Amino acid sequence: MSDQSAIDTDVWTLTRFITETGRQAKGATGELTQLINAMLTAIKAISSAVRKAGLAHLQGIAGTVNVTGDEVKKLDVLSNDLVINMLRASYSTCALVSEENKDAIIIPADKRGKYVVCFDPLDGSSNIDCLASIGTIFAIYKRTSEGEPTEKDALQKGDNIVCAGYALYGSATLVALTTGAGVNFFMLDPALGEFILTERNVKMKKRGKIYSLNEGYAMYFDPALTEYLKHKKFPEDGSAPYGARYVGSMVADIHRTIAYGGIFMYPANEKSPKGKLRLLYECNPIAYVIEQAGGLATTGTQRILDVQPETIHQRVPFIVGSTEDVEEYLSFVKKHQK
Ligand code: AMP
Ligand code: P6P
Repeated sequence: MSDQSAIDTDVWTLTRFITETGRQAKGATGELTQLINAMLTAIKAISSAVRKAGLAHLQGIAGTVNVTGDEVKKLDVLSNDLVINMLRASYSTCALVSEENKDAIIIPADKRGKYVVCFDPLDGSSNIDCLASIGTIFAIYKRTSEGEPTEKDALQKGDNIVCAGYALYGSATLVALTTGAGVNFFMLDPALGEFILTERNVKMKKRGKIYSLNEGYAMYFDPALTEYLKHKKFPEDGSAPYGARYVGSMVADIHRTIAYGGIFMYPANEKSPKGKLRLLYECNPIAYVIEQAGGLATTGTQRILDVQPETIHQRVPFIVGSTEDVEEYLSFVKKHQK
């Protein structure tokens, strides 16, 4: 049965949306629009690769060869190459920081633009082989230095972000995007090969009913976290306990937290004193999206977007979600600081 759903002859694609917001930006040259479109091209290609990973033998170990003798690139290596190549070819970037590259990638002078991009090309890649949802995360900054770009150009507070977003490769492929005027959701229509606007100016609930963290590390949790979790499971006021959800792919856990409300936590613990998640390309972009959607993002002692980065792969404790849920957690931190 062919798809009889009506064709929207005035469809709001993501391309049209950022062209519109670019036209409204005073004095804009179009460079940021070009950059966002390049990132979207990479995301569409990653989505296509993720969807056929099993068939195209994109899972498993890099360096093997497939049935036609071509060298097989692991999905996260392929995703990283796609983002780097598309951004470099956009003539809008000068330095890139990727979860997959030890050092910053400095763009050749003849292809340079004014933006710095920090990204995790395929977050949650440990979930690829069990077909759980995975994602791409990115944050875009304007360089502030002159002359030859260096990795220092990426060491900017998250408050300096000009554009941030994530792609979720789940039951559908979704992009959440913000350029500082709220968060919009776009769904990929594979028939069109375009992202279609599905939700404008997304706002989170003030409080949810779900907490999300890896309780396998409970023996390493600090007393404040342990008491907070006990309060969520055995509320003293007779209210219903919270539900627990944890995918183990941050983009999936974050998107659910934005969509349903609640709290996501990757806190510091005895084993990982700074937590696990990276500030530049996981925590800052997600914190920026969460705040634009009306939520909070903290290390437990500091607003994420206020943290001054020192190194490009540094980790920070990460607690984000509905304002009342995050504030309630912080009240336990405060109580245990006394
Ligand atoms: P540009 O000259 O295109 O690099 O844009 C200069 C500034 O205008 C950017 O850093 C943004 O703050 C804003 N801007 C440009 N394009 C867009 C867009 N498509 N959506 C929202 N803001 C934009
Ligand atoms: P753990 C995936 O590897 C990731 O970087 C995030 O996407 C996810 O939230 C976290 O690590 C899961 O880590 O220690 O719970 O397996």
